[in-house]
Amino acid sequence: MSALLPASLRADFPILHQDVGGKPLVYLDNGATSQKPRAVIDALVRYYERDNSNVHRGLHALSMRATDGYEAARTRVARFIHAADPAEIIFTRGTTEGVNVVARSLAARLKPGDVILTTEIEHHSNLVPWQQAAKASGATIRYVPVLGTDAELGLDLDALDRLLTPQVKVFAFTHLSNTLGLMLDAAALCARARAVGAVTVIDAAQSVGHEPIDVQAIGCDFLVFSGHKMCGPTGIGVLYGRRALLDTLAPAETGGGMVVSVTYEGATWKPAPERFEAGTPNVADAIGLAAACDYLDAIGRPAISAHDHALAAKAHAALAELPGIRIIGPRLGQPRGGLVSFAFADAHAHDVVTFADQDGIALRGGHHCNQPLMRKLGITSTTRASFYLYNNEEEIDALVRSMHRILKFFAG
Ligand code: C6P
Repeated sequence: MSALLPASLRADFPILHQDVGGKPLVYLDNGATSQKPRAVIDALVRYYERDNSNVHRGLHALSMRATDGYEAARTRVARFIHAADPAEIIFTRGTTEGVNVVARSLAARLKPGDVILTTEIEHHSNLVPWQQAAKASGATIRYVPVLGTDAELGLDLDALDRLLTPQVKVFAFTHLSNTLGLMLDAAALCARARAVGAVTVIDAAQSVGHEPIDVQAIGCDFLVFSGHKMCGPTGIGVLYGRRALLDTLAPAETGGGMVVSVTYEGATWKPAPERFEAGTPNVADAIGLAAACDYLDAIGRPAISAHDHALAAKAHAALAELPGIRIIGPRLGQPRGGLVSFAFADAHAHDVVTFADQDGIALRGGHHCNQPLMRKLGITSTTRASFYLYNNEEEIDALVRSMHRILKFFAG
């Protein structure tokens, strides 16, 4: 498999070198969170040991160093997604907070008759905040339907044409489905939305650490992601927003750090990014996230994507041979990410994950925060194996052996 990355990368991840229940850890739950390389862990330790201080407030050496580190992280993240200006990078706690910030801010501009368009494959984090925005503003929420079954699943792009009317003010969609592995053509969708004047919001939680992302080439207005799924720390994420739009939005939260002037009667807001970062920010984890950007860019996301896809292809082909299995998500060769989601006729996903755990294998089983999609597909759950740059072919073999063992058990 020539597309695979060098096995030596695995040495960068201290957590992977351990046994679980007497078996070597096989970590295939990267869609939930990724592991962290030594470079990111060291960046966090270095910050806390040398530079820790509050930012933007103090005039002493540590505060200036912390501020410089925090703002350098913003510039680094801008480069990671090719944003035109570091001021377009707002640090959040993660994807969920990013969607909430933009949904609450946009809701203030929506009115009855307006439409928020999203899709039937969204994670709850890119669905519930839009339902709330619709409730708060009187706007209507509509969904681009998912079409087909199992390997033929896709978005109904003809329906999208009918749904994308001038009443659509926001079109929010996932770049890469965490349950199906289905990858959407973000640039094409943004172009269609732009033609009716809709603001576009992309949930890049599953894609940004795995695929090259260029927000200017995609042409989106907003894009959100989490640090922890791309080798960065938990508790830090990014809301990218086009500068011209950001400065017209009301802040979702108010308080210290985001104001120009405050009187007993009211306050005025700073421009972005400070306008959207009330209170003391997560300085250490922003610096950790910048270290993750360095780490991933040194390998290169095209190479990471090729590696993920090679492993997913091997897993997909081997799992498809098992009796009574349904692989839920696009066929190989279709636009897809490096994960495989599947369901057994005779075993619940929670049992599958529990069995796999006995073999040292970390999988995810459940509805993956996609309850409406599961209902639509007529299933309650899937088992998901999701791959990243440190996984290898032996781990796919271990996964397939474990699934054989489970099938034997449930066959009685
Ligand atoms: N998915 C999984 O699939 P947070 O929790 O804010 O970092 O990310 C939320 C989120 C939003 N969108 C997509 C497409 C996602 O996959 C996720 C997180 C995880 O295992 C946890 S449900």
